[in-house]
Amino acid sequence: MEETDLTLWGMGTVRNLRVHWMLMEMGLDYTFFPVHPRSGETYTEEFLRINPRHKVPVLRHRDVVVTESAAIIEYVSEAFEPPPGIYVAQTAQERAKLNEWCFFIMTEFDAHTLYVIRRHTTFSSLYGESPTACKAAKEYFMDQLNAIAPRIGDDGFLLGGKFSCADILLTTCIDWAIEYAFELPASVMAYYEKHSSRPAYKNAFNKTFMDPASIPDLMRLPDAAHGLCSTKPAV
Ligand SMILES: N[C@@H](CCC(=O)N[C@@H](CS)C(=O)NCC(=O)O)C(=O)O
Repeated sequence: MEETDLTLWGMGTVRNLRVHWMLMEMGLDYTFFPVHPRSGETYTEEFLRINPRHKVPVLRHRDVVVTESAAIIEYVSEAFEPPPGIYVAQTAQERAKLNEWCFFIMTEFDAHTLYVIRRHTTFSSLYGESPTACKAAKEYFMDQLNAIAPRIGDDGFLLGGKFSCADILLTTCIDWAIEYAFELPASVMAYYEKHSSRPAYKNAFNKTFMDPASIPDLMRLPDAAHGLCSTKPAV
């Protein structure tokens, strides 16, 4: 593994999975602090110094701190030498097409539909129940998914015949839709199975969703290098 100065905070959700997955695809070593959302860890004074919006994932590379799962994985793919199978945009035109996919997936799937359902089902004690909003979100998700299904390349990649950030975002949104028992088109399931069978996905999945209780010594330790504190890094 390449020697890096990378630290990742976050586990327990598909947004965190994205970052573990990209780091593993890139073959990068990183320190991992197992901060679980809604565990109270994101509201500590120490964590709020890293991300005042109390969200994970957060990645630090040397002195750069990046939040937002899509921004983080794009940063990682550009900041390090990618292995041959990883797609990185080289021109403004290529970046426009990559961003088109990434912004589309993050807004229409992650934020406007899947998270709306999360708010009004899993977190209904906080945001209230809203069957109408959930039904509309699901219908809109399926409408948009059916619209893009024919645009998945014959080779099973969204861009350039290679694996990209956009594939990580779409696969993890499909993970989320499967959790909600959506019935997805066969072509989308074939795409999902192709990417979720990648070794890096499986390793990242195991790390992201491991039982926090199984992580030894979940204690707070100072991060002397940067004057920040967090949970003890996991193995
Ligand atoms: N758009 C952000 C969303 C980040 C986010 O909402 N993270 C959730 C977990 S998936 C979180 O940290 N919640 C803890 C909290 O709200 O305190 C991303 O994609 O990274």
